Amino acid sequence: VPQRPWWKDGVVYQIYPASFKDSNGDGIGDLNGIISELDYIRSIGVDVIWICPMYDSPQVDMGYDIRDYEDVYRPYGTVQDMERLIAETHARGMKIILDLVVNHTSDQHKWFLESRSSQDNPKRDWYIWRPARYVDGERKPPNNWVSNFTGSVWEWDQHTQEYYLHLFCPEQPDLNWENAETRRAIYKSAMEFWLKRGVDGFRVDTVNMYSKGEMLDAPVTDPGTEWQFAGYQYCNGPRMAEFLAEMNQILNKYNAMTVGECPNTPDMKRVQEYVSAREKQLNMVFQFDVVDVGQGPYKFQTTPKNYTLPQFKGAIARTQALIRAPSDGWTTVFLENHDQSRSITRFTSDAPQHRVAGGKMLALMMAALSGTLFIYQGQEIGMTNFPETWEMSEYKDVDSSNYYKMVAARTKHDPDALEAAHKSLQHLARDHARVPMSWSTAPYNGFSPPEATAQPWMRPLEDAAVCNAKQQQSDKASVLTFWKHMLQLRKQYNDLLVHGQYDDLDVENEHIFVFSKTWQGKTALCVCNFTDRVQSLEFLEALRNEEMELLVSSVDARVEHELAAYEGRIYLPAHVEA
Ligand code: TEU
Ligand code: CA
Repeated sequence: VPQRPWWKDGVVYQIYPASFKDSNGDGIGDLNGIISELDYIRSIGVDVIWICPMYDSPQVDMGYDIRDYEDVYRPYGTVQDMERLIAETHARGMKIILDLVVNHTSDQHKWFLESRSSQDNPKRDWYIWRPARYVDGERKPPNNWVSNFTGSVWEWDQHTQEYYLHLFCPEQPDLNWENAETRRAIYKSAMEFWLKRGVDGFRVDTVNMYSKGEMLDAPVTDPGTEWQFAGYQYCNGPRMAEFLAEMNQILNKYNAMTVGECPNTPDMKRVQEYVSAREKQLNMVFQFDVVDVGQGPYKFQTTPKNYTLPQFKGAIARTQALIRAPSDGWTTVFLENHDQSRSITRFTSDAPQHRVAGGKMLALMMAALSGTLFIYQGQEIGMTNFPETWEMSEYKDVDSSNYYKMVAARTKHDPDALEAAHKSLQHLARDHARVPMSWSTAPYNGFSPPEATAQPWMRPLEDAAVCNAKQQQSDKASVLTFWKHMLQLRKQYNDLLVHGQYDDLDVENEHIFVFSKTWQGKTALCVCNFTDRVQSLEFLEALRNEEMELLVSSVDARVEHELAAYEGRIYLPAHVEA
């Protein structure tokens, strides 16, 4: 049997530097803070850490607007601190991957400053510049595309009298991947600089947006505005395979892995190509099927829990199908990241009597799904969304504030509309993942030292007394202890749980998720109760063959023929070899 690559069996822990741990009391997380908690991370059973952008940046979009790929945002630390973090991670037997953000830079990057300085600057073509079109004498952008953060994707540049493209904020101009010289500069500065320093791979931001194809007007899907959703046009353009092949020449020199972020890609055939081993485009991708369940293109206009369990299961089935024979591809398992609200709140219940059960059941479910497993900081202790009572001023994300401003402008500050906007942010805003990590019941929840000189940059949660890492480490009944147990089981039954074939055994069931995992003729069963009520397990008798034995339940006081509210279980065939 050929040896499996490390990134298939590894469990990845995602770190958001601003909110993980503040070592020097300025209210902002930092690299020394991360280094100080590497033993904690290792103790969870994690094999790989992923660091969200720690590069020099004006922080318009929390570091996804990079000013200098070869430097570190000073409040986080220095390049030397990064070298130490890489060494300390490796010394503990873990790998480290970074965020590669090269669809766009900051508007303060020296490349863009040159590009915008004149129409004949040698770097003019490094970004995407277009002349205006004039409609009845009125200046209009080249097309009607809406940016991911509301408004047009085109920004008028007064000085050089052209528009430039930005799929995200105006402060995040898109690089022109059509230009070979630009691509070479990207590889050298953003990739090789860090590969030479020993990083093991990249989470590749918005990777499917490099090739934009023809930039024609998008169809009108939102009559309330001039600017229209164009995600299916600017994602997965005609030159993607070529660009990725070129990138892989660099990555191969360092044996580096990739996990590419793939928004707006419902076409599973295309996803299959990205992750196919033969195609060598990306090792794996993050699809949005599961985390976007129930959402249209305008996520905040969705009401909470606007999906059925069969829809949720369907999304999981699509991602699991990526490894179904005869596929030579690979897949990922995740419910959270820095762009999502908390999974307990979204997919189970954050009511006090249910949150622990919900967190454990999701841990069990995730640990039983095939593919590389990603955990986001705080998920391992069951952190939830912040409360509805928090005012709009606590939301710091540009995505949230732009949405709220858009609603205000469109409805002329209609109080009901604004209340609805606040409510949808309470459910879905990216801010919920970005509050300081709850380490303990010390001041600032242990995120900053007690002698801190500034408040944490985002308000710490008020529930640290019932949810913090320190207490959970010594509590046998905690979400954290359960995650550790599940990750051990996942390693022990690696073939079945990480590589097995997934089958949903009761697609239409609105309350219970029951799926099997099969590897070389052996089949495990996973059952999860997604309701807050007891459910009979009788239906299982028909599915479960006599030889099955309970491997694990997510509740302590288990009842034989009943599933408790938010209980999950895994059954194994008797005599299975670990
Ligand atoms: O996100 C890209 C993306 O398409 C979405 O997840 C985006 O966050 C969403 O449309 C907003 O509602 C990546 C990063 O993960 C995100 O943090 C950055 O803001 C974005 O790229 C720009 O770099
Ligand atoms: Ca700090």
